[in-house]
Amino acid sequence: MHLPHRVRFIPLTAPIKLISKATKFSFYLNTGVRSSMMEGQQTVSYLEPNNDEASHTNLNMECGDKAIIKDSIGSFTKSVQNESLCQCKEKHTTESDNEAILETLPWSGLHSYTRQDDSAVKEWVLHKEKPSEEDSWHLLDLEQSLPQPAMYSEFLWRDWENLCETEDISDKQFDFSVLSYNILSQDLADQNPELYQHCDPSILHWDYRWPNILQELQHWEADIICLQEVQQDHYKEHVEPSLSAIGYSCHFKRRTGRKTDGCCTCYKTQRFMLLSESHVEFFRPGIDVLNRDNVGLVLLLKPLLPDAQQGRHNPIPLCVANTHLLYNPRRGDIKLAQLALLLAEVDKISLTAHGSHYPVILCGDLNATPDSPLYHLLRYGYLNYRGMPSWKVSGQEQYCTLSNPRILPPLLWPDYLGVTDNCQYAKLHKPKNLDKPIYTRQQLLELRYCECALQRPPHLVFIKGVTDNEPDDFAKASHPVSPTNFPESPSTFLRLPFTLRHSLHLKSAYSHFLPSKGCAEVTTLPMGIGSTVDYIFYSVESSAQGKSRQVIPVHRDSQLKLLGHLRLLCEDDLWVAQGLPNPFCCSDHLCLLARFSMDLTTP
Ligand code: KL2
Repeated sequence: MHLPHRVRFIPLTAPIKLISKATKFSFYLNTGVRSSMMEGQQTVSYLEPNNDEASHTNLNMECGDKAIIKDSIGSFTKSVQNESLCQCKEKHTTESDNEAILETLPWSGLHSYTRQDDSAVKEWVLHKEKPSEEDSWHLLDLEQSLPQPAMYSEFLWRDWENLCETEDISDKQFDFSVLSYNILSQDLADQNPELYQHCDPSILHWDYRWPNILQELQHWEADIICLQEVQQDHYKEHVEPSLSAIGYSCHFKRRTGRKTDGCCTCYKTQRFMLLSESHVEFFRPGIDVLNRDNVGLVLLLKPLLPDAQQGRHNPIPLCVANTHLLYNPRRGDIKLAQLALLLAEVDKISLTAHGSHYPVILCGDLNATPDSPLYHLLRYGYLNYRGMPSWKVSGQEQYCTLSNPRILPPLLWPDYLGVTDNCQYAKLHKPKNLDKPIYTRQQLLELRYCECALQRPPHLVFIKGVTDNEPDDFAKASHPVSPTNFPESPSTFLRLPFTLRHSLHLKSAYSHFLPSKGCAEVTTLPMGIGSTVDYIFYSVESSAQGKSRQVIPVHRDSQLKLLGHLRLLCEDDLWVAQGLPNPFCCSDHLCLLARFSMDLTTP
């Protein structure tokens, strides 16, 4: 299955709701196309009657009245020149005072807004019947008078990028796609209205956003969908019913406390079977650094092979983790502790009987940028945070007011949490013979005669009778033991201060840079500042390379090969669209989508 190369999203032709007593209403200049191919183009405009008389629910505008027609590029005044606009009122006013439904299918409006060189649109235009004379009430003759604004939806087009030369999937591969998407919980949007002042309220409604988000999910047909900020009631009423109807099994973990949203992971039941499901609550009573309500959800999925492959391969399970880490840019200490807990769970779930790991996908909204120490820990498996202020951890310092910065303590959480500095459960990785002494008495005695013990330190002050001793004959005669003969010290639950590590070898499916545009990728645009905080990480093979001290970990695709991803956008693209959400992208984040193949020959 191949994804189309060029894709764009358009909102559904949804009925428009009047927000209040008609101070404002919205209508769509659109093609009305709602095909699964999503061809065609549409523009959303806002139309505001600018005189009081005109401002009532039934849009009772008179000929000659002026209306301000706003679109995302700017606003311009348009006289209502004919009855067509007014006629909408009769046909489409509902009983309810504050809700009028208006559906327009402006043939001529389409012309003025579509790109004539777009083949998909041309085709649609050619095949679409012109509305009949009787239907002329829904013709808005805007063609002549409107300027021709650039279609910002074009800037939102997202290309599919192949990242692997060999296109054909051999029968030794199992290929699958993963989508990660923070869909903006309605409660959070309502609680932080200042973040969405740039949006027309009508596009912020869940009723508007969900059909579009669902359309997007349906379009991409990802085998695994990881959603964040899924509101529990919306999960029950919309997300789970809609996605299970199209072949997904859905799993939800709500944030703790009073938070109404959580993470939701769905997989296609035709492609995977659930082996285990773990809910990770980052809230741990009594531990200050774990006093927030964020959660993670970790599934272990068994790939289901098509008939042709069955019997020949026994695929290994895939571990899929989904999370939404704390937002607070000042509390990097909390973010690191939350991540460590998630990594410990992933380590546990993906651990094989031989002590290695099954392939891992870790995705979600980490509320940390690619140049942040938190990202460094995930990507390179190591972080030294000595002297680091807490606000620095997530790379979001532009949102911090920095008074009295908190410096990260040597150990972020207490030992009794049972998580090591290697982000693993101590219990799972406990040395088997912890109760036994590590070295025998004989081995310790022999240390007296090891080579370094017999050497006089060069700067040792010579004091007669005190430091003038020579090794005695017995020592000289014995065979000095080399320290390498000692059994390796098994790891104990000793934590190195200021240090975090993990052994999952993760790499991001995105490079966080768009070479074609020469700018950074962004996944969200809070307060107008573009940044990447959403990720799809996947496990890679690690081999240390380098001379003696300077060991540089080199990561290669192995069990999982990244085949491609849906290209992200840059800040400028989103600026043109007046930020996020906009009528085309119905969350304040963009979705990430990557395609992998899993090697079925790995034992
Ligand atoms: O950054 V986010 O949005 O991943 O898109 O994650 C959090 C923020 C989400 C869950 O807590 O709610 C948003 N200022 C800006 N955004 C906030 C704030 C805030 N004070 N509080 C929560 N969020």
